[in-house]
Amino acid sequence: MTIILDGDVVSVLYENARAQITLHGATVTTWKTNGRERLWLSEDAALDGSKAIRGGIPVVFPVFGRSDVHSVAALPQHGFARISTWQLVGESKLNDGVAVTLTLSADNLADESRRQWPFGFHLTYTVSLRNNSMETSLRVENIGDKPFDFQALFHSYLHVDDIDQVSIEGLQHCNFYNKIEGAENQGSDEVIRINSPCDRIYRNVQNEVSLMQDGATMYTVERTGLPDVVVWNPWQSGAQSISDFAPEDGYKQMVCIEPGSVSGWSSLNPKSVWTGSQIIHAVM
Ligand code: TA6
Repeated sequence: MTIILDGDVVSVLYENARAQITLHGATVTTWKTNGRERLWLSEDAALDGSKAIRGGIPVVFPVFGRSDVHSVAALPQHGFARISTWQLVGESKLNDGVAVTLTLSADNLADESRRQWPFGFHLTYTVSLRNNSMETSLRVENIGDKPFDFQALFHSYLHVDDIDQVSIEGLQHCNFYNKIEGAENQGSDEVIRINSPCDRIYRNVQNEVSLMQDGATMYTVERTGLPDVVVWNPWQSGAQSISDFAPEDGYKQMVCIEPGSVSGWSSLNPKSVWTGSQIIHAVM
Protein backbone atom coordinates (compact mmCIF):
# COMPACT_ATOMS: atom_id res chain seq x y z
CA MET A 1 0.00 0.00 0.00
CA THR A 2 1.31 3.44 -0.84
CA ILE A 3 -0.16 6.89 -0.44
CA ILE A 4 1.76 9.90 -1.76
CA LEU A 5 0.72 13.57 -1.53
CA ASP A 6 2.44 15.58 -4.25
CA GLY A 7 1.23 19.17 -4.26
CA ASP A 8 -2.56 18.88 -4.33
CA VAL A 9 -2.68 15.37 -5.78
CA VAL A 10 -2.99 12.26 -3.62
CA SER A 11 -1.77 9.09 -5.35
CA VAL A 12 -3.02 5.81 -3.93
CA LEU A 13 -1.57 2.43 -4.86
CA TYR A 14 -2.75 -0.98 -3.73
CA GLU A 15 -1.60 -4.19 -5.45
CA ASN A 16 -2.92 -3.89 -9.06
CA ALA A 17 -5.01 -0.78 -8.38
CA ARG A 18 -4.07 2.86 -8.79
CA ALA A 19 -6.02 6.07 -8.15
CA GLN A 20 -5.44 9.78 -7.85
CA ILE A 21 -7.53 12.30 -5.96
CA THR A 22 -7.08 16.06 -6.23
CA LEU A 23 -7.58 18.18 -3.10
CA HIS A 24 -9.52 20.44 -5.48
CA GLY A 25 -13.03 19.15 -5.07
CA ALA A 26 -11.77 15.86 -3.53
CA THR A 27 -12.17 14.65 -7.12
CA VAL A 28 -10.99 11.16 -8.02
CA THR A 29 -9.46 11.89 -11.42
CA THR A 30 -8.17 8.45 -12.35
CA TRP A 31 -8.77 4.89 -11.17
CA LYS A 32 -6.97 2.00 -12.85
CA THR A 33 -7.31 -1.73 -12.27
CA ASN A 34 -4.56 -3.84 -13.83
CA GLY A 35 -3.58 -0.80 -15.89
CA ARG A 36 -7.09 -0.30 -17.31
CA GLU A 37 -8.60 3.17 -16.79
CA ARG A 38 -12.07 2.99 -15.23
CA LEU A 39 -12.98 6.69 -15.20
CA TRP A 40 -13.37 9.14 -18.06
CA LEU A 41 -11.56 12.46 -17.75
CA SER A 42 -11.83 15.20 -20.34
CA GLU A 43 -8.58 16.12 -22.07
CA ASP A 44 -9.54 19.73 -21.35
CA ALA A 45 -10.42 19.15 -17.69
CA ALA A 46 -9.23 22.08 -15.57
CA LEU A 47 -6.95 20.57 -12.91
CA ASP A 48 -5.66 23.94 -11.64
CA GLY A 49 -8.53 24.58 -9.23
CA SER A 50 -10.08 27.17 -11.53
CA LYS A 51 -13.34 25.29 -12.05
CA ALA A 52 -15.07 21.96 -11.50
CA ILE A 53 -13.18 19.03 -12.99
CA ARG A 54 -14.82 17.57 -16.12
CA GLY A 55 -14.65 13.89 -15.37
CA GLY A 56 -13.57 11.43 -12.71
CA ILE A 57 -15.85 11.44 -9.64
CA PRO A 58 -16.87 14.99 -8.68
CA VAL A 59 -18.57 15.33 -5.28
CA VAL A 60 -21.91 17.16 -5.47
CA PHE A 61 -23.02 18.92 -2.24
CA PRO A 62 -25.19 20.68 -0.91
CA VAL A 63 -27.32 20.98 -4.07
CA PHE A 64 -27.69 18.90 -7.24
CA GLY A 65 -28.03 21.13 -10.30
CA ARG A 66 -29.41 24.56 -9.48
CA SER A 67 -32.37 25.25 -7.21
CA ASP A 68 -34.48 28.26 -6.28
CA VAL A 69 -34.98 26.83 -2.80
CA HIS A 70 -34.00 29.83 -0.71
CA SER A 71 -31.16 28.29 1.26
CA VAL A 72 -29.30 27.13 -1.86
CA ALA A 73 -30.49 29.57 -4.53
CA ALA A 74 -27.18 31.46 -4.50
CA LEU A 75 -25.04 28.36 -4.98
CA PRO A 76 -23.41 27.44 -8.29
CA GLN A 77 -24.52 24.37 -10.27
CA HIS A 78 -23.91 21.23 -8.21
CA GLY A 79 -22.87 23.21 -5.13
CA PHE A 80 -19.47 24.14 -3.71
CA ALA A 81 -17.97 20.77 -2.67
CA ARG A 82 -16.50 20.00 -6.11
CA ILE A 83 -14.90 23.46 -6.41
CA SER A 84 -13.50 23.74 -2.87
CA THR A 85 -10.08 22.81 -1.55
CA TRP A 86 -10.33 19.79 0.75
CA GLN A 87 -7.79 18.67 3.33
CA LEU A 88 -6.17 15.23 3.42
CA VAL A 89 -6.56 14.14 7.04
CA GLY A 90 -6.00 10.43 7.09
CA GLU A 91 -4.92 7.24 5.42
CA SER A 92 -5.56 3.73 6.60
CA LYS A 93 -4.77 0.17 5.62
CA LEU A 94 -7.82 -2.02 5.13
CA ASN A 95 -7.64 -5.79 5.28
CA ASP A 96 -8.27 -5.79 1.51
CA GLY A 97 -7.27 -2.32 0.42
CA VAL A 98 -6.36 1.19 1.43
CA ALA A 99 -8.43 4.25 2.31
CA VAL A 100 -7.78 7.98 2.32
CA THR A 101 -9.92 10.53 4.13
CA LEU A 102 -10.45 14.16 3.21
CA THR A 103 -12.48 16.84 4.97
CA LEU A 104 -14.21 20.10 4.15
CA SER A 105 -15.96 22.26 6.70
CA ALA A 106 -17.47 25.68 7.15
CA ASP A 107 -14.31 27.08 8.74
CA ASN A 108 -12.12 26.28 5.73
CA LEU A 109 -14.69 27.09 3.08
CA ALA A 110 -14.05 30.00 0.72
CA ASP A 111 -15.72 33.21 1.93
CA GLU A 112 -18.04 33.37 -1.10
CA SER A 113 -19.35 29.87 -0.50
CA ARG A 114 -19.85 30.59 3.19
CA ARG A 115 -21.87 33.66 2.29
CA GLN A 116 -23.92 31.62 -0.17
CA TRP A 117 -24.56 28.82 2.35
CA PRO A 118 -24.08 30.04 5.95
CA PHE A 119 -24.47 26.75 7.81
CA GLY A 120 -22.22 24.87 10.24
CA PHE A 121 -21.22 21.66 8.48
CA HIS A 122 -18.37 19.18 8.41
CA LEU A 123 -17.85 16.81 5.47
CA THR A 124 -15.72 13.68 5.75
CA TYR A 125 -15.04 11.96 2.43
CA THR A 126 -13.44 8.55 2.38
CA VAL A 127 -12.12 6.93 -0.80
CA SER A 128 -11.35 3.23 -0.42
CA LEU A 129 -9.29 1.50 -3.11
CA ARG A 130 -9.43 -2.27 -3.33
CA ASN A 131 -8.19 -4.56 -6.07
CA ASN A 132 -11.24 -4.28 -8.30
CA SER A 133 -13.46 -1.70 -6.63
CA MET A 134 -13.60 1.96 -5.69
CA GLU A 135 -15.71 3.03 -2.71
CA THR A 136 -16.59 6.65 -2.05
CA SER A 137 -18.37 7.56 1.16
CA LEU A 138 -19.57 10.99 2.28
CA ARG A 139 -20.37 11.81 5.91
CA VAL A 140 -22.24 15.05 6.53
CA GLU A 141 -22.34 16.42 10.07
CA ASN A 142 -24.28 19.46 11.25
CA ILE A 143 -21.89 21.19 13.63
CA GLY A 144 -23.91 24.40 13.69
CA ASP A 145 -26.86 25.61 15.75
CA LYS A 146 -29.53 25.51 13.02
CA PRO A 147 -30.83 22.72 10.82
CA PHE A 148 -30.02 22.65 7.11
CA ASP A 149 -31.37 20.90 4.02
CA PHE A 150 -29.02 19.42 1.41
CA GLN A 151 -28.65 17.07 -1.53
CA ALA A 152 -25.62 14.91 -2.27
CA LEU A 153 -24.42 12.87 -5.25
CA PHE A 154 -21.32 11.22 -6.70
CA HIS A 155 -21.05 12.41 -10.31
CA SER A 156 -19.10 9.38 -11.55
CA TYR A 157 -17.91 9.46 -15.19
CA LEU A 158 -17.43 5.75 -15.97
CA HIS A 159 -15.15 4.85 -18.86
CA VAL A 160 -16.67 2.53 -21.47
CA ASP A 161 -15.22 1.06 -24.67
CA ASP A 162 -18.08 1.96 -27.01
CA ILE A 163 -21.31 3.73 -26.01
CA ASP A 164 -23.14 1.96 -28.86
CA GLN A 165 -22.58 -1.38 -27.11
CA VAL A 166 -23.57 -0.18 -23.64
CA SER A 167 -26.76 -1.08 -21.81
CA ILE A 168 -27.78 -0.38 -18.22
CA GLU A 169 -29.52 -2.93 -16.01
CA GLY A 170 -31.28 -2.40 -12.69
CA LEU A 171 -33.26 0.71 -13.54
CA GLN A 172 -36.14 -1.04 -15.23
CA HIS A 173 -39.53 -0.25 -13.69
CA CYS A 174 -38.13 2.82 -11.90
CA ASN A 175 -39.90 6.10 -12.48
CA PHE A 176 -37.62 8.81 -13.73
CA TYR A 177 -37.54 12.49 -14.56
CA ASN A 178 -36.26 13.13 -18.06
CA LYS A 179 -34.43 16.48 -17.94
CA ILE A 180 -34.12 16.58 -21.73
CA GLU A 181 -37.92 16.45 -22.16
CA GLY A 182 -38.76 18.10 -18.82
CA ALA A 183 -41.15 15.28 -18.06
CA GLU A 184 -41.78 12.58 -15.46
CA ASN A 185 -41.81 9.06 -16.92
CA GLN A 186 -43.23 5.82 -15.63
CA GLY A 187 -40.78 2.97 -15.34
CA SER A 188 -40.81 0.25 -18.00
CA ASP A 189 -39.12 -3.05 -18.62
CA GLU A 190 -36.92 -1.51 -21.31
CA VAL A 191 -33.19 -2.09 -20.97
CA ILE A 192 -31.60 1.33 -21.18
CA ARG A 193 -29.37 2.03 -24.15
CA ILE A 194 -27.90 5.42 -25.01
CA ASN A 195 -28.19 6.66 -28.59
CA SER A 196 -29.01 10.32 -28.02
CA PRO A 197 -28.58 12.93 -25.27
CA CYS A 198 -29.54 11.26 -21.99
CA ASP A 199 -30.20 13.10 -18.71
CA ARG A 200 -32.46 11.10 -16.40
CA ILE A 201 -33.01 11.12 -12.64
CA TYR A 202 -34.18 7.63 -11.59
CA ARG A 203 -35.89 7.79 -8.26
CA ASN A 204 -35.89 5.32 -5.36
CA VAL A 205 -33.90 2.67 -7.21
CA GLN A 206 -34.08 -0.59 -5.32
CA ASN A 207 -31.77 -2.76 -7.38
CA GLU A 208 -28.04 -2.76 -7.90
CA VAL A 209 -27.22 -0.94 -11.14
CA SER A 210 -25.05 -2.69 -13.73
CA LEU A 211 -23.40 -1.21 -16.79
CA MET A 212 -23.10 -3.79 -19.54
CA GLN A 213 -20.66 -3.63 -22.46
CA ASP A 214 -21.46 -5.98 -25.34
CA GLY A 215 -23.89 -7.80 -23.05
CA ALA A 216 -21.27 -8.56 -20.37
CA THR A 217 -21.19 -6.84 -16.99
CA MET A 218 -18.51 -4.15 -16.98
CA TYR A 219 -19.40 -2.35 -13.72
CA THR A 220 -21.83 -2.82 -10.90
CA VAL A 221 -22.68 0.05 -8.57
CA GLU A 222 -23.73 -0.63 -4.99
CA ARG A 223 -25.36 2.21 -3.05
CA THR A 224 -26.03 2.90 0.63
CA GLY A 225 -28.11 5.91 1.65
CA LEU A 226 -28.36 7.08 -1.97
CA PRO A 227 -31.83 6.20 -3.31
CA ASP A 228 -31.55 7.94 -6.66
CA VAL A 229 -29.43 7.30 -9.75
CA VAL A 230 -28.76 9.90 -12.45
CA VAL A 231 -27.78 8.66 -15.90
CA TRP A 232 -26.13 11.26 -18.13
CA ASN A 233 -24.47 11.30 -21.48
CA PRO A 234 -24.36 14.61 -23.38
CA TRP A 235 -24.11 12.86 -26.75
CA GLN A 236 -22.52 14.68 -29.67
CA SER A 237 -24.64 17.82 -29.42
CA GLY A 238 -23.99 18.23 -25.70
CA ALA A 239 -20.29 17.41 -25.98
CA GLN A 240 -19.89 20.12 -28.62
CA SER A 241 -21.60 22.69 -26.38
CA ILE A 242 -19.52 21.96 -23.26
CA SER A 243 -16.32 23.99 -23.49
CA ASP A 244 -14.13 21.65 -21.44
CA PHE A 245 -15.46 18.40 -22.92
CA ALA A 246 -12.67 16.89 -25.04
CA PRO A 247 -12.23 15.13 -27.30
CA GLU A 248 -15.56 16.07 -28.92
CA ASP A 249 -16.31 12.40 -29.58
CA GLY A 250 -15.40 11.50 -25.98
CA TYR A 251 -19.11 10.95 -25.31
CA LYS A 252 -18.63 7.56 -26.99
CA GLN A 253 -16.35 6.44 -24.15
CA MET A 254 -18.28 7.60 -21.09
CA VAL A 255 -21.50 7.23 -19.17
CA CYS A 256 -22.25 9.06 -15.94
CA ILE A 257 -23.89 6.71 -13.42
CA GLU A 258 -24.49 9.04 -10.48
CA PRO A 259 -25.73 7.66 -7.16
CA GLY A 260 -27.32 10.41 -5.10
CA SER A 261 -29.97 11.67 -2.74
CA VAL A 262 -31.38 14.34 -5.02
CA SER A 263 -35.12 13.79 -5.49
CA GLY A 264 -35.94 15.73 -2.39
CA TRP A 265 -33.96 17.29 0.44
CA SER A 266 -32.24 15.64 3.40
CA SER A 267 -32.70 17.66 6.57
CA LEU A 268 -30.03 17.58 9.24
CA ASN A 269 -30.53 18.91 12.75
CA PRO A 270 -27.64 20.21 14.82
CA LYS A 271 -25.29 17.44 15.98
CA SER A 272 -26.87 14.98 13.52
CA VAL A 273 -24.99 12.96 10.89
CA TRP A 274 -25.91 11.65 7.42
CA THR A 275 -23.85 9.24 5.32
CA GLY A 276 -24.10 8.05 1.73
CA SER A 277 -21.76 5.75 -0.16
CA GLN A 278 -21.20 3.92 -3.41
CA ILE A 279 -19.00 0.97 -4.35
CA ILE A 280 -18.14 0.72 -8.05
CA HIS A 281 -17.05 -2.83 -8.89
CA ALA A 282 -14.93 -3.20 -12.04
CA VAL A 283 -16.11 -6.62 -13.22
CA MET A 284 -14.69 -6.84 -16.72
O1 TA6 B 1 -25.81 14.97 -13.63
C1 TA6 B 1 -26.28 15.38 -14.89
C2 TA6 B 1 -26.15 16.89 -14.99
O2 TA6 B 1 -26.93 17.53 -14.02
C3 TA6 B 1 -26.53 17.32 -16.41
O3 TA6 B 1 -27.77 18.01 -16.42
C4 TA6 B 1 -25.35 18.18 -16.85
O4 TA6 B 1 -25.56 19.52 -16.45
C5 TA6 B 1 -24.22 17.51 -16.07
O5 TA6 B 1 -24.78 17.27 -14.78
C6 TA6 B 1 -22.92 18.25 -16.04
O6 TA6 B 1 -23.04 19.37 -15.21
P1 TA6 B 1 -21.72 20.33 -15.05
O7 TA6 B 1 -22.13 21.40 -14.09
O8 TA6 B 1 -20.62 19.46 -14.52
O9 TA6 B 1 -21.42 20.81 -16.43
